Amino acid sequence: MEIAAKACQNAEDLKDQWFVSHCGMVRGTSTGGPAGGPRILLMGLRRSGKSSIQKVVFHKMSPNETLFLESTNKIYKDDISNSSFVNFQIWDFPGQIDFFDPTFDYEMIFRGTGALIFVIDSQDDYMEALARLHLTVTRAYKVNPDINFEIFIHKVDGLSDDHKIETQRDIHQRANDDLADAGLEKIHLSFYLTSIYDHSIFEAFSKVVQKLIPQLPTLENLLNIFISNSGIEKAFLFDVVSKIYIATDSSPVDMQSYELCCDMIDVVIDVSCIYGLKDDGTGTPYDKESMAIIKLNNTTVLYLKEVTKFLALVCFVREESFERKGLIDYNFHCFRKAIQEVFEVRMKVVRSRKHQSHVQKNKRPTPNGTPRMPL
Ligand SMILES: Nc1nc2c(ncn2[C@@H]2O[C@H](COP(=O)(O)OP(=O)(O)OP(=O)(O)O)[C@@H](O)[C@H]2O)c(=O)[nH]1
Ligand SMILES: [Mg+2]
Repeated sequence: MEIAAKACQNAEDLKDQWFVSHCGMVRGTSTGGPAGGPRILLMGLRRSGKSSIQKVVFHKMSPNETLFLESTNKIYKDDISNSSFVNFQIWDFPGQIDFFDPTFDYEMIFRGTGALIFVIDSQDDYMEALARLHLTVTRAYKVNPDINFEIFIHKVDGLSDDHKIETQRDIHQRANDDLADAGLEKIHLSFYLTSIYDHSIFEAFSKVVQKLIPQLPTLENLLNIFISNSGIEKAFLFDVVSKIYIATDSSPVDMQSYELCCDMIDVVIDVSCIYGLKDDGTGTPYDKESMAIIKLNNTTVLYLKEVTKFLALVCFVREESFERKGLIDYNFHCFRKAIQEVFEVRMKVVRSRKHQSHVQKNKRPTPNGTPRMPL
């Protein structure tokens, strides 16, 4: 019993190490902007749940532990560079930011931003949050009209199903009315019902991140071709560490399928950590050989396969279609090759952007007018 507990503890430690080595790497130093991936801002009133969201989704904190999080008192920047596609920065803001504070350079902040997530505590009176949302969105839009505005109606675990729908309708209506009154009805707000106590926060974050992936249509197209030629019902391309799905085929997503995929990834990583590593604890729980098949009792098969170091494909297949596993595997092989090609093009673009921004930085004249580099 004790030995088993110890093995599990070791496995937990190894899993943590693996997550840490693949999760946020640079803290508080990076400047954001296009070369470091798009920037996602987490804003909202104090105690609305911003830091909890960031910790649960990207740092594997268990939801109960968030009860002990301290209030954030300065902007916390986190580089999420754990996969080729999921590559961005999250800036977690203190609750009470003051747009009139001269040291708060909001123009610079909004200029380099891809998405602004505004978190509203649905268990609290949200009138003040709506006023703050309006102020934030209008300021941000003036500086950068290309920002995606994503509104998380958060902590919905405390609401009944009817209450959830009613709250969403009310917040949606009021926020859009405020914009219309200001003559800004062209600003589009997207709404999500979220909680850190279930998968809804991962699903919402997946959708926010997907909008920032320029290759999304290509990935969706590849998934569509793959499933239609392989007799597969549904397929998700997952970032294994964060469990964000970065693309799926064009059939609708239901929450239950998404949850099953997340659970499957957990099982694969947990079992690999316990039984898949070498005796001295070296090795990685997720590699080229990683794959899993789970047969459900409703004649559906869940099939997981490694795509790249950080990505996994999880498919729902009917039992009778799974009999042609050879065909599925061959098509998967072609799919993986195509994904790798997309990835290579993306890496080239990122490298050339970095190079360009480096050259531009060095070309900038020094204060006395002398260029740093021969032009
Ligand atoms: N019930 C419930 N509680 C949540 C949820 N998310 C966060 N909380 C709780 O909300 C409280 C505040 O969370 P924080 O993440 O510190 O909030 P914050 O927005 O970062 O707060 P500031 O840093 O002060 O701006 C904590 O006690 C969390 O446990 C959720 O989805 N449901
Ligand atoms: Mg915080």
